[in-house]
Amino acid sequence: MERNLRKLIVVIYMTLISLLYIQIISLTMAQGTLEITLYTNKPEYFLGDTLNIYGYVYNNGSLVSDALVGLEVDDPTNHELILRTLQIGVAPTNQEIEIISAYPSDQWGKPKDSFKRGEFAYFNITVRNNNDTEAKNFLITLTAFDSAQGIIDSSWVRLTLNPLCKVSVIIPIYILEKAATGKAIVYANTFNELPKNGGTPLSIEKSTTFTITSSSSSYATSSGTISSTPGLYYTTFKVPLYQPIGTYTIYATCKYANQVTAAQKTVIFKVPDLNNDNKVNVLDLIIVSRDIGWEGPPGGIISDLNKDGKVNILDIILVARSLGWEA
Ligand SMILES: [Ca+2]
Ligand SMILES: [Ca+2]
Repeated sequence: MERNLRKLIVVIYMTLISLLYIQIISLTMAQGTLEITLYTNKPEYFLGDTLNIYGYVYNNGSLVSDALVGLEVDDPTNHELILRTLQIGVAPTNQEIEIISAYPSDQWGKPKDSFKRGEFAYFNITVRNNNDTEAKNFLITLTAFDSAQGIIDSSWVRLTLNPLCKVSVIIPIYILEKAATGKAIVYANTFNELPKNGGTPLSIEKSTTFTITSSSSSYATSSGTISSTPGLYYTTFKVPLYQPIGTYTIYATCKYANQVTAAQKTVIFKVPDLNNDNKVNVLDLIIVSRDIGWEGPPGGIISDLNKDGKVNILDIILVARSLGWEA
């Protein structure tokens, strides 16, 4: 009797376990698997080089055609240099937070389209919480690039917005003395958290132009970077000579079908300081000139800066571009 009871208990237990197992399996299948990949065109760059970042988003092994990817690039001191939302295909319809408008302004929010180097540029960003029941705590971020596609900086503020409420915020960005003059661009975004902390975009990116100069001009507002290739997100920029050398960290995140996925990667930014004296000057130029005509395995000697197996004018140009750099 006792044995039969024990048997029964075992059978019930096993049944419960298998039921639970089936439940877990069906849950996993319903949720699917979200995956993001992250690539760069090279592992190492010289300051001033063009950096391409790209990757793909898959759900259940298929490329998605309607997603927002959060992208963050941090400099060697872990300061957020780039905060962007890259759009794959059609925009998701349910934007939790919506960027209504973004334009350059003075510190009081009045439209202003040109700023001098070495001063703050301000941007007037209006956002709305589209959720009709929940207050939202989120970040508004800005990232500015100069006319040479060089990254200037990013900045962000955190705020809480009640359901269906709208607010305008004025956010400054310091325009470095060495930023290129001409038509610059700033990208406005919202995130629930910084991508490096697992945050994902809450809205479609808005961009606005402004001018770095002393003369006036006009600005225009448009959307950010949209990829029409299924699953693909991408962006291109330069790290100018005035940014620090060292290891930069790239973070990419995506929220899709109620799942979140993240990837990260590091790249190195360096300068052609061949004699390691923390300066790029004529001494480095002399080292490369001395090796002109050399051919061998890619990067076989330090003068083959672009690692194409030859020392020629291209390597000279790399040094020439960085002349005057000091650590
Ligand atoms: Ca040097
Ligand atoms: Ca070379």
